[in-house]
Amino acid sequence: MSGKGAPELSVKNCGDLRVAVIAAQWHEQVMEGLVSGALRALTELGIDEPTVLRVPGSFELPVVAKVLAGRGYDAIVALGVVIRGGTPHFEYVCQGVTQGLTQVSVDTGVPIGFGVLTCDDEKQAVDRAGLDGSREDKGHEAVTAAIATATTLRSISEPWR
Ligand code: DLZ
Repeated sequence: MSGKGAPELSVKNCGDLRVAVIAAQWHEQVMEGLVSGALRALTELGIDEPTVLRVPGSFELPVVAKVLAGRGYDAIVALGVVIRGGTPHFEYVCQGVTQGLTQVSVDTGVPIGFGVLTCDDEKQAVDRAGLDGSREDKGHEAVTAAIATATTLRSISEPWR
């Protein structure tokens, strides 16, 4: 998938949203970049005290997202890195986390920013992790998408004027 064509999102009036970031722990350096990018984006948006939780691997992200979605959060951001190895395990973890997060979001109506990198090798992941020299900053992008969606949902739940 190419990063070309990404929108410039403008998000306003969101400082009061309750936001949780869940981050897996595999591939420490890349995860550091994703978490930093996500926290930087939240600060830029005026969201100063997000809940930040760690899980062991990306496969554990959906269950924690589901519990948080039931606890009143307006948006959740899920961060992880899965790197292809020599066995089909990669496909199973990618499918589990992607379908799991999609299901939680659609079932609960709580937007989840998808900041899970699924890469062929570590170089691809570093390039997307918002580190010095990276081309993309997917932690930052995942926050912006989740908050933009939360503000859209809030606008349609308000009475028509
Ligand atoms: C087992 C595993 C493997 C091989 N690779 C990754 C990975 O690249 N990224 C990641 O986030 N997690 C990986 N895991 C761990 C699984 O996500 C999960 O934590 C374990 O299977 C235990 O449920």
